[in-house]
Amino acid sequence: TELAERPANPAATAADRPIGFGRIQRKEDPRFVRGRGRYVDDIVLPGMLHGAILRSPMAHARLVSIDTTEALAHPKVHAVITGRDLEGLNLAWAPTLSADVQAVLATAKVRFQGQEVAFVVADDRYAARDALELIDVEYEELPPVVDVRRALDPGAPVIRDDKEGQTDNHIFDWEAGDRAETDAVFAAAEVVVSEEVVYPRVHPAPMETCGAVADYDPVDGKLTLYETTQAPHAHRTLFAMVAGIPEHKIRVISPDIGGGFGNKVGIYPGYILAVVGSIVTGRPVKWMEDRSENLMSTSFARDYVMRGEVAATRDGKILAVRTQVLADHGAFNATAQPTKYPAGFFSIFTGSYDLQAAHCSVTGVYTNKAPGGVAYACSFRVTEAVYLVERMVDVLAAELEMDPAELRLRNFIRPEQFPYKNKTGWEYDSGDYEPTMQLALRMAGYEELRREQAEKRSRGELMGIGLSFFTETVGAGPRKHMDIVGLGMADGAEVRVHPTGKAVVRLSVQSQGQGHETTFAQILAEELGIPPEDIDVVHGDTDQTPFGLGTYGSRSTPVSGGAVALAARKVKEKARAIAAAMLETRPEDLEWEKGRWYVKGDPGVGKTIAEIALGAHGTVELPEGIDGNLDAEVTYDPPNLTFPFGAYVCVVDVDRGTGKVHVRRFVAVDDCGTRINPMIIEGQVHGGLADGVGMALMEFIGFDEQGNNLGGSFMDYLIPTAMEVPDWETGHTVTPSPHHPIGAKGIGESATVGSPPAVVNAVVDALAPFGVRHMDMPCTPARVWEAMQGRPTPP
Ligand code: MCN
Ligand code: CUN
Repeated sequence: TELAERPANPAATAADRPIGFGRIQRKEDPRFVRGRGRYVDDIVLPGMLHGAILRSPMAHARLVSIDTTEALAHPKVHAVITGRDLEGLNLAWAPTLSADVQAVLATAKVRFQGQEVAFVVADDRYAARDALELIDVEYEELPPVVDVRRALDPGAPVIRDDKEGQTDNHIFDWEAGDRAETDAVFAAAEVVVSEEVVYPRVHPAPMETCGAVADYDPVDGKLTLYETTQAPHAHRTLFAMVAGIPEHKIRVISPDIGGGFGNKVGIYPGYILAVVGSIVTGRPVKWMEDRSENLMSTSFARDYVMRGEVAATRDGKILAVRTQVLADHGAFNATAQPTKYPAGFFSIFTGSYDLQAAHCSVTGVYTNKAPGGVAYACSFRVTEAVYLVERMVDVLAAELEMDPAELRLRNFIRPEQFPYKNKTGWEYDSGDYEPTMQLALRMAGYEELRREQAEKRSRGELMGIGLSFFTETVGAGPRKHMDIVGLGMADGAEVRVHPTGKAVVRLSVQSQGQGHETTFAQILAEELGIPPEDIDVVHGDTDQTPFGLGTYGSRSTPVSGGAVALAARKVKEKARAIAAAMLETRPEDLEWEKGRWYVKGDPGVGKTIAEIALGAHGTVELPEGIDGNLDAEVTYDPPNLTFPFGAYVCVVDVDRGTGKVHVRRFVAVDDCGTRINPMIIEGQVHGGLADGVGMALMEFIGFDEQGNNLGGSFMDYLIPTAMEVPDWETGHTVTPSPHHPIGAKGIGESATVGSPPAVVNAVVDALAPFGVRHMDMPCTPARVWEAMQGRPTPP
């Protein structure tokens, strides 16, 4: 159900119209629905071999010895590679995206269950897996660090004894905001609430797991690497820096990708091992992980233990928020985020509220768990920030005995305050929160729901209504502030209009299911008037696309989308000069209408883009300084990030006997500025809402005391199906970004960011009759039942 309503904000109404032909069907879908997508595992090269990884069964152990004799004797095995072999090549360790190093294959120690220990290359996948069992590894078990709260205890086992000077499990301390100012506001406040809020470890679990096909040609020294990556150009540059293969001799191809969700940003040992395998054997090598390998070793998400505090007046004015966070980064600090932001964009935990002060401090620690941390549609940890503040606002509402909708409305940043500078240094580009909130409340029938709830409560039934209002910061980022390992976060687009007026756009970003082949064609269509079906979008091949940092943090539209619009405008200006030459007039005498330049005051005389393209490539005498094509290239460095927002309402019923939560309704109103393709936006929102329900109710990567991963298969790591989610009710408002060339903000992660607090707030609201004020995710039946008995959520 889509309920579109024009917002009260008059500035927005003119732009409240999808661009570039709007709700068109996805250009990529014909190949997907016919089973003709081409994924990494579909790549088959002549003479290709298959790799498999032996993984540690232990969370923390000394590697005493590895005997590969028997595996090497297997008739189908071509190579067995260990950490010792890689040490000889200076490849046993690889730099991470966070200035740490990660073992490609373990050498002296293993540091998490599932860590890479050896790599076998064989004729086929089955032989490679069989041979893993022939490798004899002797481990000497060490005590593991599993509980992040104990990781910094004196005497805790030191996980990273490979690092010089590292005598404990501490990685970093980072803070934002003004501590003294915040403390002063808290000290004088009438009301202070505080709560420990845990965002547990979860996993993006994309449908396609990670994998690579490496093809190193020893004759011309060229490496072709098919990879499940969200960032082909960044990977190529890093491969060149680390492996010493010159950059122009590396081609990274990221074909169709079956979901990324941040899982495919980092460089995993498996990718590097496929390359080493190909160099060693002289043949192409394919490595594809299985589901358990994906869940146990690749980038997890969240794992933040947050102490949240809010200071307010008795009548509900929120004055300040403050938080201390313990961030579990696993055994290697391999999070992917801009260099200056070790906790990502968590400092936007001030939310959508006008505050007097705010302060956060984040301490990152090592534990014996898989590395990662920035993934799963997190907008660089805005997920954690939004969950914290939206949970805490509900805690405050309970303390003040105030309606949580009323409390939010009273504290919103007001429209005239934008651009709004918050207390931790962000400048929110635009926003108009109240109409969005009111629309969500209207769609939900909020007052009626509260009446129904009161009635049910009087009968002893448990119904809960949960709200959340979020503001994200997406579109990293201005390159003077943001880089990843020294690469500035700008992105490129190249537009070529062929002689017959059809066009191609080449992007530096890489779709994993977001529909870029459709929406980026629509941006060009809007700017040049060429229909989207006449525009091809090329992405995911470093030999064919301009440099850029890739798709994550919902940055494709904010950054590459800007590049496409600006490249199109360059083409348009060039077309004007050529049209003027063709019409024997001056460029300033021409006027533009979609797809055509015509003579001012004489609309019948003009040239279409197709005619101009033929002119440009033909024999028309071109004006001075104009070369014979209709092409343009732009690398777009955004002046600021974009700040999409939204209001969500969730209604749950909780079974008193079993603790089972049923999500009955979910209303989501999003504002992502100018909307390109409403259908694709809805798809993004639906997916993110399902993610949120999953995390709130069932998804969880837990560990036992020995550090065994308890979420290593879909039997244990539960993701929601159509059975667990309601029929989504979506709506929207439109508040364009003032600095983005087409006014668009990102949408790809909004719903994953905004929905978990709405679901948990609903569950806690349902449990209010039991005096419950907070419970931690996932709200499984057992945990909800415990909460009803007055017992806290187990760690
Ligand atoms: N869009 C639009 N109008 C806007 C904003 C966006 O029509 N105002 C369209 C875009 O043009 C694009 C899609 O919506 O087709 C998402 O755009 P954007 O918000 O720019 O996000 P990205 O394209 O950069 O995608 C990344 C984002 C992230 S970081 C994760 S994680 C996530 C997500 O996208 N992973 C996904 N959505 C996913 N959807 C699918 N199917 N698969 C994933 O792996
Ligand atoms: Cu944080 S997951 Mo997305 O940015 O690729």
